This record gives sequence, C-alpha cells and structure tokens, in this order.
Amino acid sequence: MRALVSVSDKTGIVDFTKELAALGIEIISTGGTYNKLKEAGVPAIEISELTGFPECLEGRVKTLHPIVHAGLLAMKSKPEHMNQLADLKIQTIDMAVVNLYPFKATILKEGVTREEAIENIDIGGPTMLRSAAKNYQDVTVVVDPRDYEKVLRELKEKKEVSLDTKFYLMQKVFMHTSHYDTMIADYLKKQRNDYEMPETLTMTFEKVQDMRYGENPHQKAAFYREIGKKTGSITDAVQVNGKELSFNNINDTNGALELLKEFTEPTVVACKHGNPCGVGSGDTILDAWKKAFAADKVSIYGGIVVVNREVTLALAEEMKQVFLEVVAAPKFEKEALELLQTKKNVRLLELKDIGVPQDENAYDLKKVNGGLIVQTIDSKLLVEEELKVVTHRIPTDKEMEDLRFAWKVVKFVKSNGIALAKDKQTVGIGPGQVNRVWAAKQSIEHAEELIDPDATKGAVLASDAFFPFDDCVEAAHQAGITAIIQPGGSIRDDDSIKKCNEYGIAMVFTGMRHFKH
Ligand code: 93A
Repeated sequence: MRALVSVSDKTGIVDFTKELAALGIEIISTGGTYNKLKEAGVPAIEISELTGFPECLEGRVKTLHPIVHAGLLAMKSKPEHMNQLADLKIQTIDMAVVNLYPFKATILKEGVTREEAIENIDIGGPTMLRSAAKNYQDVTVVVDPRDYEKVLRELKEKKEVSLDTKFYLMQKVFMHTSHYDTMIADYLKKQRNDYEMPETLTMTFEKVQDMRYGENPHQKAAFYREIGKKTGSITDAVQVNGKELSFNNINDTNGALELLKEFTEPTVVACKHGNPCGVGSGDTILDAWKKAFAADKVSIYGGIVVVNREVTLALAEEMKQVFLEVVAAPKFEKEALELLQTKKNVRLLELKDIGVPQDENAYDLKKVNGGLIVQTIDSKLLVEEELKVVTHRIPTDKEMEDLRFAWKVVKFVKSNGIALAKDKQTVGIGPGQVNRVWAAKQSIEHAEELIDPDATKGAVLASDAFFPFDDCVEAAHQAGITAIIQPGGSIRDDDSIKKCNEYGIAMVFTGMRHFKH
C-alpha cells in the first residue's frame, strides 16, 4: 500500500505516518512535509522521486503530475485501468493525506495583501483530494487530522479501511473543498467591492458551537460564524460568566446590539423577544440604566441588556437586583464583574468593539420554505436634508432631541411599530401589531400602565412607517403627546397634518421607512 502525504496543517502527522509506516505502508511526501517526516525519522520518499519531475515554480507545481493523478484515479475493479497503469509503469496510490494551504488564516491576518492571499490558494492539494475522493472505493482520503485515529484503528483491526468510512471521508472532502473554494470566491468578491446580488449565493460559515436546542426545546440548533473580518458582532463576544448562550439569547442579543450601535452617548438597551422594552441615554451609563429600567420594570425580567460603556460597580449593583438572561458590555470593572459573577446564571459578554456598526453592504438573509430572500442590511437612519417639518408648529429643540432618539429606537421595533420617548428615555413601545393604531394605542397603554398615567404627557411619538389614517394622531393627542416623527408618504398625509395643526402637535417627515419583521 502507498500513501501520499502532503499537509500544511502538520498536526499529528508524524505520529500518524509513523504508525502507517509500521503497518508497512509506503509514504510519499512533498517538500515541507517530507522534511518534517525525515527529521522525525519516518521513512518516506520525495514526490519528485516518484514523478521524476522536480517541484518547481516555488512549489506551485509539486504534485500536479499524471503519475500522481493516474495513481489516484485508477479503478482496481477495471482490468483496463490496471493494464494501462502497468503499461505506463505507474503504481496505484491507496491513500491520500492532504490538507490545504491556510487560505482562511491568511485572509484573517492583519494587513494581508491580495497577492499573499492569492498565493495561498491551493491548486495541487484540492486536485489530489478530488481525484482521491472520486475514486473513494480504492483510495482512503483524509483531509481532517481528527480522522487519523479512526483510519488507524480500522487499519489495525481489519487491515483495511471500510467502504463506509471511505465514503464518509470522501463526502467530507467535497464539503471541505467546496467550503475552501467558497471562501476564496467570497474574499475575491469583497476585493472587487462587488455588492450586487450574485447569480448564485455562496457564503461560508463555520460552527461556533452546537446548542442544546433551538427556539424551542424540540428543535435542533447550532451557531455558525461567517468567515471574514468582523468586529462588534455577537460572534466576537467573549463570555465571562453564565451558562452557554441559547439560540434565543444569541438572536435577542444580536438585535439589542444593532439598536445600541445607533448611539454614541452612554446608552442602555433592554430587549425581550427581539423587541426593545426599555432604552435610555444619559450623561453616565448609570443614568442611562435608570432610564431604561424605569421605562419598563416588568418586561426587563429575563431580558437582555446591552450597554455601550464599561459596567461600573454602581451599575452592577443595580443590575444585580434584576433577573437578566444576558448582559453585554464593552468591559466590566473588576469589582462589577466579581459582583455579577455571584449570579451563576447571568450570561456576561464582553464585546470590545460594541459600537462598531456592520458593513453597510452586508447581506441580511431570511429563510423562506424552499429558498432565501436576501437584501442589504438597513444601515441608514435618515437623510438630514430630507427631514421636513410638515406642521405649522416646529418642534422645540428638546422635542427634536427626543424625536431623534425615538426614531433610532423605532427602527428596531418589529412592524408595525411605535415608540414613545421623553427625556431620552422610551416611555412606551408598541411592537408587531397588524395595524398601526393598535401599535400606537399599545405604546400609550404601556406608558400609562407601566410608568404612570401621565407618562405620555409631553412625550414624542415615532412610527416606523407612515400613518395610513389620522387615527394615530388622534390617539397621540388624547395621550398628551406633543411631537411626531414618521416617514410620511401616505395618500392621506394631509389628514394627519391637518389634525396635528388642529391640536398644535409638531410633526416631522423623514422620507425613510424602517419596516422590520
Ligand atoms: O502549490 S500547489 O497548488 N501545487 C501543487 O502541486 C501542490 N501539491 C501539494 N500546492 C500543492 N500542494 C499543497 O502543498 C498541499 O495541499 C499541502 O497543503 C501543501 C504541503 O506542502 P509541503 O509538504 O511542502 O509543506
């Protein structure tokens, strides 16, 4: 038996090949691998000895030779194949142990050049892997060092690798090479700044962890990370306390983080089931927490809290009073961390670049049964030049500040969504209603029930999409709301404007809608 061994990741290769050699398997190897084996005293011959052709072009051509590929592709079950090999004086190769140039590690390196990345595109390796995998009945192909042990065990116990294992290994090869090529394609697409919707969509993800279950306990689940440079995303977070993150934790924390990224001043966002329940901005992170907490002391229970400043001891003392599922922050003060760590269950996440927004060209993917709908992320908030006061009364500076605050929040409220705010604090949120006036009424009810009956007085209202009728203005007026921000664009805008003028409400159009589902 002969094995061709050519690996970039040399983990475990010496031990593996030593055992192969002890089983009487002849080892053929390429430059770097050969040297490594030789140093360790593993008997091997160099590939050039087999091919009679030197490795050339700085290693670009090492194994790309018919002696190698005929040796890998010949089917032992076909006499004509074996006769041809005999005529050509070529011997079969029965095992290929190959892993590829480290393309991923290269592109993740700081300051890597395009040339360096391209130089790390492996040609000969995938070619060998594909030849060997196609001929899996006769060739054992090992791309993953974690499979060395399994192969050895079978060789020792049964003197051969079972067909079942060979099929498993070949399937793994095609998963591996397709993933490898997709990584290259993705990298190059980004290099061209090509953000069109491609004819075929390929993206590469790698597993971060299996999860105990999905959205519900009867659903299987795992968490995958997109390959490529990312900062400020949930995949970047370092967990410093608590149980493993669940499917819902990850989804909700991700949503909360996206909202938090809209703010530069100290801000706290509390979320439940993908919707914000309390948001506050203040001079300090403790002020911001007090507002976010006061906004809804009920729903925050079992919620997700994300903050954009270091968690101080004073803040940790407040947080400790509440049952929270997740707290994410750029950092925790030592004493704050120690205090929160006394609560075993709260998942604490440190995310250094918490405020760094996503690349505006990133795809937002939604799975539908049988397909996928793809769009670029909703990276815009509003266009300043398009902000337009449409009422007689112009919002005061304070109202304008709250309108901007509420607009940021409502962008992340599920549609139909309404957010009420006062003094840079949400006072009511109405998410996910099938008509807009219900969302408005719900946000008002939230404020009156969860804060106090006068909480809406002097508050402002933001709506993620236009008012189809003037009923939202009516509801707002009755609650004492004094200013409104919404995209505008309804055929009945005039009705809403008229009503605002009648009640002295100031209204601003953004010209931009923020549906979120
Ligand atoms: O440069 S290549 O694309 N051309 C080849 O002919 C070739 N043959 C093997 N890369 C090639 N390889 C790769 O070299 C293998 O896939 C493996 O990753 C690496 C091992 O090189 P070395 O043994 O010199 O460390």
